[in-house]
Amino acid sequence: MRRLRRTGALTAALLVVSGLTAAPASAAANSNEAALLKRVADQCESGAICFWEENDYEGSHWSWSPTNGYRNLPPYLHDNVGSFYANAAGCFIDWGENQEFRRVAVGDYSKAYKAGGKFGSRIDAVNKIGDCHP
Ligand SMILES: [Ca+2]
Repeated sequence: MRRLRRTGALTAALLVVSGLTAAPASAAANSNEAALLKRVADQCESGAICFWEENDYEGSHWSWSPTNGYRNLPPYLHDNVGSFYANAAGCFIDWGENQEFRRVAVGDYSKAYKAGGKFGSRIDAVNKIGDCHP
């Protein structure tokens, strides 16, 4: 009888878990990242979550704040958020086949939120964090 051999596939799959960007490894990268995040945090309105179509917070952004309540993302951002920065807590929603709700905290961000099938490639709407459920 042959035994199946485990491969690294499961391990690799487990490494691709979070839609949020982890801090880069090198000090130089950390410094660049910090400068970028400072610019973005300043650019994004206080008390809002900001969404960009492109990676790296490029171009103009669309913003949402909790007082807006439930909002569908504008068509150009539907399943198409390249980057975001959260100056407010909120709930990201995908109304796809497997409805998915993701809680976002103040200070959460991603500079490449579509990459590798992350949630930016599925997000449809945003809502208050207290309503983060079906
Ligand atoms: Ca979707």
